[in-house]
Amino acid sequence: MVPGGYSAQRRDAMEARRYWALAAVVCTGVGVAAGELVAAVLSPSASPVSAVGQGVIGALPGGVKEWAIHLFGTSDKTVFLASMVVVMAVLAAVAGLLERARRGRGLVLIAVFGVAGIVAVASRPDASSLAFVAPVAAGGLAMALLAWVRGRLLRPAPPRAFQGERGAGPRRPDAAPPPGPAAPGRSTTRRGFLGYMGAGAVVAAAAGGAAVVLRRASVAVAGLRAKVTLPRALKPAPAVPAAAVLDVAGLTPLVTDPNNFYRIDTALVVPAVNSDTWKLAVTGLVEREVTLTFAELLSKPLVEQYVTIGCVSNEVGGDLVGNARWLGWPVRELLAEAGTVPGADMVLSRSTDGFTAGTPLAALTDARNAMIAVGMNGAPLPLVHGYPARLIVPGLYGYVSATKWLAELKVTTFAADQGYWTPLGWSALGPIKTASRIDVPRNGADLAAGRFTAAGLAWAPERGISAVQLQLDGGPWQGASLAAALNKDTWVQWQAPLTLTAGRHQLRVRALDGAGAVQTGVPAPPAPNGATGWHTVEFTAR
Ligand SMILES: Nc1nc2c(c(=O)[nH]1)N[C@H]1C(S)=C(S)[C@@H](COP(=O)(O)O)O[C@H]1N2
Ligand SMILES: [Mo]
Repeated sequence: MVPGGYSAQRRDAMEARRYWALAAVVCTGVGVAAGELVAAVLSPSASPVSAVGQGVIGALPGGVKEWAIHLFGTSDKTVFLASMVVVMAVLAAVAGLLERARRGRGLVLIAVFGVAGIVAVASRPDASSLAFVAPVAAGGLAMALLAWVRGRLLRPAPPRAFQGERGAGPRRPDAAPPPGPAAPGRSTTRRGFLGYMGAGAVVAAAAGGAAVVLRRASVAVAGLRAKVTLPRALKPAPAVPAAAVLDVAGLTPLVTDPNNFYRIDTALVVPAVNSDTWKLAVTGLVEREVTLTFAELLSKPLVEQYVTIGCVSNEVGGDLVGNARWLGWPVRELLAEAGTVPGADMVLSRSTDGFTAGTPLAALTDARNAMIAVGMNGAPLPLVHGYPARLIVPGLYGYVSATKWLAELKVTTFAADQGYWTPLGWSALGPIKTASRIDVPRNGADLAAGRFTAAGLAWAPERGISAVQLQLDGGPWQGASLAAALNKDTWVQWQAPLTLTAGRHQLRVRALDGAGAVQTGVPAPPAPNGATGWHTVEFTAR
C-alpha cells in the first residue's frame, strides 16, 4: 500500500493523459508541417491548412461568415492561421486521449482530419492533380508517428476494472501498473519521452518554417503575377474555328487548360521569380550584350500563336504533350538587337535555377515564331510553367528549347556548349517526331458492339499533319477524318467511324506529316531523341 495512494494514482493518470495528448499534438504537428512543406513544393497555390480554413469559413452561416472573414480573412491572416493551429492542437490532443482509451480511435480522428484536408484542397478552383498528395502525406505521417509512439513510448489506459478502483482505497498489489510519470512507456524514461517530443517539435518547426518561407516567396510572386496586364498581341491568334474541334466524349481538348498542362522540369521547388527585378540577358557571341526587364518585354510588339509542345520523354500514346496559345516576343528580334557574331550556331538558354537548353540558332531566327513567351491561353504564365518568361520554339522538344524561368540567352556554338540533358545521354538536337495517339477508345475499354467513333490527336509541329490512318485488327489502313488545323505547329484532332463486331479488338494509328511522310512504326524508346512506333489500343466490344 502506498501512503496517499489515492492522490498519487490520480496524479499518475492525469500525467499519463498529458503524455498522450502531448504525443498526439507533436505527431500531428510533424505531419501537418510536413504536409505544408510537400504542398509548398508540389503545388504552391494551395496550403492544406489554409484550404481547410477557407472551407470552414465558407461553410459557416452567413452572419458568422462575414464576421469571420472580416476578422480573419481580410484584416488579419496571422490571427486566422494562429487560431487554426490552436484548434488543430486541441483536436490532436483529443485524438491522443482517445487513442489512450482505445487503440485506433485517435488514429481514426486523425484520418478524418486528413480526409477533410483532401476534400478542402480538391475543392479549390485551382486544384492541381498533385494537390491531394500533401494532405495524404500529412495524415499518413501523423498516424504512423502516433502509432509508433504508442507502441514504443506510451502505456495504454489501465483496464476498466482498475479504473473502477480509482480512489476506492489501497491498491491491490497484483493490479496492472498505473501509467506512472516516471515511466511513460515500456522502453523509455520520462526524460527519454520528452526528448523524443522535443525532437518532434523541432522537426515540425523546421518543416513548417521552410514551408512558410517557400510559400511566402511564391505567394509574393503570385501577387505580382495577378497584377500583370498582358498587352494585346500585334497580331492576335485567330479564334479557334468550330471546324477545329471535334465533339467526341473522351477526346483530349484541342487547347489544354494550363491546370492540366503536363509539367516537366528539374526544379524540386518551383522557382519564385520576382518579375519586378527579373532581367533577361543576351550574352556570348553578340555584338553587344542586351538586358531586358519584364516591363520592357511587355512593351515589345508581341505575337500570339497556338503551339503544341512535347516532352522527349513522352512514350508512344503518352500525355507529356500539350497545346496552348502562347503570347511572346519573337526571339529573332531580341537577337537582332544584340547582333549575333558569324560562327555562332546555338543559343544556350539558362533558367534562374540553372537548367539549360541548347537550341539551334537557326530555329530561333527562322520564320517560325520562336518566342520569349509571357502569356499562356490569355493569362501570364503560371508559376510552374515559367513565370515571368520562357522560351517556346515550335517543332522542338522541350528539353532543347522550352526553358522556363528564363534568365539568359547565351549565343554560342554546339562545339563549345551543351544543354543540361545532352551530357546525360540525350541528343543535342531534338526535333519533335511525327506522332499520333488514340484517346477513344482507351486501352482495355469495354464497349458496345456496333457503330463506334474512335478519336484522337496527331502532331508534327513545323510540318503539320496531312492524314491520319487507322488499322483495325491488322486489316487495311483506313483514313480518319481530320478536324481543321489551327496551324502546322499544333496537334490536330481526328475521328473515324468504326463498326465493331463482338469480341476483342486491336486499333492502331499512324499519321502522315505535311510532306506526306508516314510516321514510322519502328518502336524506339524515348532516349536519346524521342519515342517512335504506332500507338495501339486493345479493347473489347460486347
Ligand atoms: N527551367 C527549366 N525549364 C525547362 C525544364 C527544366 O527542367 N527547367 N524542362 C524542359 C522540358 S524537358 C520540358 S518537356 C518543358 C516542359 O514544359 P512545361 O512544364 O511547361 O510543360 O520544359 C522545359 N523547360
Ligand atoms: Mo521534356
